[in-house]
Amino acid sequence: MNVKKPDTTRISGNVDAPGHVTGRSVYVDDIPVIEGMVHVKVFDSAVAHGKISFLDYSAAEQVPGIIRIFSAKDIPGENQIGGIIPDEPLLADGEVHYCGQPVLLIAADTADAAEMAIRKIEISFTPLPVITDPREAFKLGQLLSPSRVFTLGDARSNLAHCKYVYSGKAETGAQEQLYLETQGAYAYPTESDGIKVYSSTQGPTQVQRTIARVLGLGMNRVEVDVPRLGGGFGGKEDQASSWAAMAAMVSWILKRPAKCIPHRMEDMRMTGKRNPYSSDYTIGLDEEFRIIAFEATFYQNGGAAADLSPAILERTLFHATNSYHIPNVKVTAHSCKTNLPPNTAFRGFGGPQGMFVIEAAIDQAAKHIGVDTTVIQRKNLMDDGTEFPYGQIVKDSEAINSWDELDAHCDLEKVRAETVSFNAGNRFLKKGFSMMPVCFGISFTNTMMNQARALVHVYSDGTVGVSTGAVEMGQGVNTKMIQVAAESFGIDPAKIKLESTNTTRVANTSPSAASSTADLNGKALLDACNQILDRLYAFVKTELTDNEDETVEIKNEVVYINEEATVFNWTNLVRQAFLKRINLSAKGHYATPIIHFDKSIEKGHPFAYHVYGTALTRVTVDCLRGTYTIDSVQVMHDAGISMNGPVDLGQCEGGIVQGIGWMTMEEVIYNEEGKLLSNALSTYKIPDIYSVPAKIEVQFLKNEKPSMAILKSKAVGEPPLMYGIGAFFALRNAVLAFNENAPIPYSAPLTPEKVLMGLYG
Ligand code: LUZ
Ligand code: MOS
Repeated sequence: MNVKKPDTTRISGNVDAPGHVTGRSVYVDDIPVIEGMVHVKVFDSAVAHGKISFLDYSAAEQVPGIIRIFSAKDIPGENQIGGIIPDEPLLADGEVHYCGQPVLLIAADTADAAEMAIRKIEISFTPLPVITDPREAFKLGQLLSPSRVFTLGDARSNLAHCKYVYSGKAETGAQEQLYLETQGAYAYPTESDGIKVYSSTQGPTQVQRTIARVLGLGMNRVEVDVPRLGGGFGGKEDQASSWAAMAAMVSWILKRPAKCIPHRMEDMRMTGKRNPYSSDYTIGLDEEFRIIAFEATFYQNGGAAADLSPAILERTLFHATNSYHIPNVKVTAHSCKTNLPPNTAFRGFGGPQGMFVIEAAIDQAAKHIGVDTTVIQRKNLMDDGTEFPYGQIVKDSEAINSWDELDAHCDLEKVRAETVSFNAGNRFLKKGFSMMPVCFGISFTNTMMNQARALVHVYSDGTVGVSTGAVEMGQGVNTKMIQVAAESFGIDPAKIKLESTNTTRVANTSPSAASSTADLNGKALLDACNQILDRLYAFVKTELTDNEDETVEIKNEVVYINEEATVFNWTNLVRQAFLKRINLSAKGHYATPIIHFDKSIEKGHPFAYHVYGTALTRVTVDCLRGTYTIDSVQVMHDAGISMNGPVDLGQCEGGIVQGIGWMTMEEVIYNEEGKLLSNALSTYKIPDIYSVPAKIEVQFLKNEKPSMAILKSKAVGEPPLMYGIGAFFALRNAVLAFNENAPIPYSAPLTPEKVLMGLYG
């Protein structure tokens, strides 16, 4: 029989690519709308902190095309959208806490009419003090959540005995998620007091829960459907909920379909970004450059409401020692409340902010001692059996391996020599390089969230429909889910359709986040497939053999007993089983085993496993202009056994470039009044094709160790972003080669302006 060989390598690349390049992929604004749809626009606060002393929208209501204007008083349920902590209203009620905070909803026949009406709204405020700096907020006692401290050993007393002790300050800026598809949702009322909502969200259940709360409904009345996202990057983990709730509220009250999609500048102005951090550190080393002790205090700029900041804060502490083994650690983190839009998840989720600080501390120590930073880094990479500050024991560490493999491939000594000789021979061009190791924990730090479900239907013609809680946002999770089902059933991936993510098919989902989506949903999917296979195998046995012990298997769509082909192929097996009334559907479930964490002592085993890797970044600075190029980023990355090389490579390349953008050019600027100045693509610059590294070379480590990853293919979403941190240190080194006293604080982003000031400072 001539059957195509189904094997996971048969899908190489992303099954969604043809849809993307032909424009057939469906985003929220592509969904066919129902007659009578209402456009919803948001009237947001122009001041960062104040009491609303006057508000009159009667003139706005007279604008032709305006259907109705809604305020906090019109909310049928609770005016509350806070996810972790209930501290955030959907619409401002009497007070505003940041520029861009939604105050009113304008429902209109057209978006143009709504925008016209917005100009006629009269509002004034009694101003209140505006705080944008986290340290200032901390001094005033403005915290969003309780502060956290992780300790291992005794940092304080060991610092006293260290040969080398250095203290300093490190800062990282915000970062705009800048998903290609802005936030947005489309909602319409359904019968039985229900509402259906299409949302561009990473967290369909979070959207469902928020809408239920705002409308005063049971979650069972709210159906959230997510076909796909044009990017999320964390920005739609929690902050998709408000847009969906606004569309849903208008739709619910007017009993009409309603769509709420901000344009780019509204999205940039009203949504939160990566949390900026300002941190203090002290590092102590012995005479052999072993890091004996590390202390740090992180001041997180949380913005005006908690959003995900408490969880982000926690991940900062989990990654405060990056890939290093440090026996004495005390790290403290404060989530500070400021008058900025509530900051939120962004790829890495506080991890990058933590890692930057330890890298700065090591770099400072090296520069003062007079050794190469790489010497201290390499010396302190962690090995199996050592302990993370949060109690988990290091297992299957690839920290040293990835470093040494990269060194073997790139020859660090040669890179150093080339850099020195280039710099000696060039007056106005200087080169720099850096090594950046990464160790990233895989699992939601909140153990409860590490669960997933999947629903599989095998149709009577042998085709398969798969629903999971995973949201496709460009990361390729649909492709990976198809691979899992195809491999499990032993059938052609073309027989499998991945359905939209829908809360009525798969309930109580965790957001697609924490790099864990493919692992959690893939394992739930495996469970569902296995249940169906068990039934099919039992059926094959009753039909073809009397021997219970024989093994049934499906390979390449052929059914085997004890490795001998039978009369059944997949399609006729399914048909026969259906005729015999065998259940061809299953619901799978997965909850990550082993993991746990006890917040009362800040110890446990929170991560299923860690992803490791090391990056070498080389740059050239033009010392007349302050401009620079990233010449190359070479990475040795631990993907386990990648189940889809091109998809994982794409995640690595995208993450590296996004990380470099954060470190070098993306500058989110608010003025003292808390108004966003970098509020459009003309003033906020992300890497483009001209500014990406001339060369990106990602190699996957050979790592076939068993792991808790799906099909041993380790999580890849967030870890590569942190390779980009290397660009900061490489650039800094190049500037120091021009001016060894260059005043370049450990403050990212290191923009061309800052480089220029450093060169001649
Ligand atoms: N979201 C979350 C995340 O709720 N918990 C996490 O630990 C996490 N980590 C990374 C990205 N998103
Ligand atoms: Mo994320 S920062 O995994 O949504």
